[in-house]
Amino acid sequence: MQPTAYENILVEFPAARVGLVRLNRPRAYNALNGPLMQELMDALTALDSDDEIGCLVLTGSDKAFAAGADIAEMAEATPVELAQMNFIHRWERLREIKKPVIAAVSGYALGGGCELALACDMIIASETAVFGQPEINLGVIPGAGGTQRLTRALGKALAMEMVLNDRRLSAGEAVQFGLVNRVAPVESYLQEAIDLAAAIAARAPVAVRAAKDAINMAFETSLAAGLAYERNHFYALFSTEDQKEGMAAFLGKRSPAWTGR
Ligand code: DAK
Repeated sequence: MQPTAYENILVEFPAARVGLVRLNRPRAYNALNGPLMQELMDALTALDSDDEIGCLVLTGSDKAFAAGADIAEMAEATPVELAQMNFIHRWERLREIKKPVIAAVSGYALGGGCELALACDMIIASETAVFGQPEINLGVIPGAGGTQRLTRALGKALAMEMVLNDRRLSAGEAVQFGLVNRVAPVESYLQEAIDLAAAIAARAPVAVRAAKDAINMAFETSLAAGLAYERNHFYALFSTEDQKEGMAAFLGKRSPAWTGR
């Protein structure tokens, strides 16, 4: 895929089959205004439909992943104006991305920034990462999944404290409570995320997408329905060339060569 010119993000290809999107509004701590969100979702969608990409990484700067939605943009908005700005639909588009998305988070991940990281599939954090939902200080509550995803990830007690009283989590707490996969020094957290993405991107692509979809279904449904969903994906994968190749390679004691078909 050719790099596209964006104003608020950067798209890079740091490893084989890995697409990296950097939020790039440094003067506003990567506050997520409408144009940035539009570009972000366009870029993620383009990478998602590119067969040469197997896994995505989303990052900000070392100082700030993102300090939330753009308060200046929202401050005077009416509910109708928020709807007209396509505000909600832009955020919903992240749920449609089928390839794994790894957030590489350093510095502030506040409000919508925290929610954006939570909406990704995995999080690699730097030692300086701070996760918080400070919307209560603005007279509102999280609106992009914070009350739901934090509660599922951390349990009710801590989610309540974070959302009702702006309790922030350090990187160490975030890994202790299972919010992030691991913590790395500022110098290497992004490379760790890229390495993880490259490892996943080298695996059987159809199975990787099916695995993401099945795990996400665990948050949407009962156990019985989720187990049935998983089983259907399992059976369906036997229609892929990669299943035949993977099992033949194992039995032939060689490495598989995935085609993504
Ligand atoms: N919006 C706009 N500008 C921001 C910003 C933000 N969220 N965060 C920082 N900035 C700007 C500051 O205004 C300042 O700009 P200048 O004055 O230099 O022009 C610049 O970034 C540097 O900020 P500070 O001077 O404040 O720097 P400090 O180091 O002192 O503090 C900080 C850094 C990140 C702790 C602080 O800036 C801060 O507390 N920022 C606000 C954090 C916050 O409250 N975030 C939550 C916002 S509400 C939804 C989708 C999303 C959302 C809701 C609904 N739907 C789909 C329905 C999300 C809502 C939110 O995120």
